[in-house]
Amino acid sequence: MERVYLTTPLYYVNAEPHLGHTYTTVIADTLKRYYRSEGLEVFLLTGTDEHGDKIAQAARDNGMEPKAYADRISAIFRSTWDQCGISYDHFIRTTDAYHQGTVRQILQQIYDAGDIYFGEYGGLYCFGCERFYTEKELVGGKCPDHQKEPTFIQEKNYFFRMRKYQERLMEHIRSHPDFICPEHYRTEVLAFLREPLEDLCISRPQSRLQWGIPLPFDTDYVTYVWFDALINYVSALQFRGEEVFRVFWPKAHHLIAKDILKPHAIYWPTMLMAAGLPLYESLHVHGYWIMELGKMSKSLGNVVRPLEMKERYGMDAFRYFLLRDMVFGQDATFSLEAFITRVNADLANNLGNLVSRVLAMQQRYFAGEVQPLGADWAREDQDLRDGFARAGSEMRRHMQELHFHRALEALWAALDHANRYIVQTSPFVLFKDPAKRARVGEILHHLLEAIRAAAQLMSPFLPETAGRIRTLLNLSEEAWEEPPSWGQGLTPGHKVQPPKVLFPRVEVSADS
Ligand code: ME8
Repeated sequence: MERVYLTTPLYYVNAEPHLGHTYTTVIADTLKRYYRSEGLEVFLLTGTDEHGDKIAQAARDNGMEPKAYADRISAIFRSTWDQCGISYDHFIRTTDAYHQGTVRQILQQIYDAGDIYFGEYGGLYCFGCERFYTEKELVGGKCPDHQKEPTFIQEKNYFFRMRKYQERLMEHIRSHPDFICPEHYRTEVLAFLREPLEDLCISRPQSRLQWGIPLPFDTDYVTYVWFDALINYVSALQFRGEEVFRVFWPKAHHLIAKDILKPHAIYWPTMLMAAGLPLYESLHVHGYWIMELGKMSKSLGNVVRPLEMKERYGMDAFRYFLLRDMVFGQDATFSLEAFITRVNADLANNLGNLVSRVLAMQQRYFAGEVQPLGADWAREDQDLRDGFARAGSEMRRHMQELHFHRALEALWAALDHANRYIVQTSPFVLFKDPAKRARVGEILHHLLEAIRAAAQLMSPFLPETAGRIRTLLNLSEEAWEEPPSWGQGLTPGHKVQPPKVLFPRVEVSADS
């Protein structure tokens, strides 16, 4: 069986889940559901990154011990993803004992092999990023992420011979076009690698920081947070058993945003090389959500909280916007105005109206009973069916590129078509003529098939809505597993339910 291993970043516990975290986690969940519907076995990992200066500082700010503080925020992440219906298979914390064990074991192995050495280094250090910067990387003398001038620090530390693996890494990236995607991030990494790499400082002296994993070969030092956190992708699978690791690891697909490209595209593969492990298959890099503080968005504040969005508008509406309004790999803006416009147009009007109109007519004209399809289909019936078949194959094509927005666009084009089919065939006019009632039954049968097909195609993206449509169509879960061919999904005599509102229109008010 084909397999795929999907990972989200391990989120820092110095902040609670927000829009950005939710995006990566939602696309991971969507991909998992999508690949499963394509017959693949999928393992999805998420979790929290809990060591290092940043977390120790956040704990201090909250008057708590680092572990107690990390316990609290990590639990918030986990429960948020549970409430959002994220289908993760494992939730890892970098404070988990098994993870710390794997980090120590890999450090010792690399140390024994001679790829970790002790040395002195003086450099410009950004406490926010927890790393040294070279002059060239600074913008106007400041860290580009934190807009702060770094501090000069000189100290003895342990270094990983990253430079030793530079050539091999470049060669791997060149010969594996899908190793980093989309393409512009691959180009960016290759450009960066044109300059000689510096070895990576992988320790912090205990005198400066205690909140980390002690180095197995020198307990006066703790492990640099990135050297610790990246290893989670391996330790989580190993924890689930050697066999799980063996089959899933070579199929690893990491999902991240552009902010953490360098650690994932450079540190991580060279660490894997030094540890003698195969490299991951693909790194998928998306852009940044930028908050646009329109009038209405002010009520949300600066931070979009997933549970608040779920409560106000429903999780599927939020998922739909995230998947539909970002082009994977590019930045996108978030505003409540854009969100509401999108939800009203695509979900309340296009999808919602289609489902409620069809179910209402089915109820009114045939007491909910599905009518037979004739042997000869009209041109427009075939077109409707073909439209959904085309949407299915286009979606498959777009999903290869992680073009979620295009996949949804293709499906919504088919839904548009179904709405036009109602106008074109006018069942509400035909029904007035008793001689045409059999045709009305056929038209509604075709429309019910369209709704069934749409729900099946949308289920990785909008799982809750797909489930609600399945219930409205009175179809069992088993009947749902395999997409039936058009005309086979619903049998004459089968009863469907009266309509229910899937997505209420969001009224625009100042406190929306
Ligand atoms: O970097 N737009 O954790 P983190 C899109 N612990 N995605 C965003 C985003 C935004 N505005 N803001 C955050 C870390 N993200 C490390 C990772 S992995 C071994 C260690 C998402 O809490 C996006 O996935 O800062 C980004 O890469 C991640 O959150 C950073 O999360």
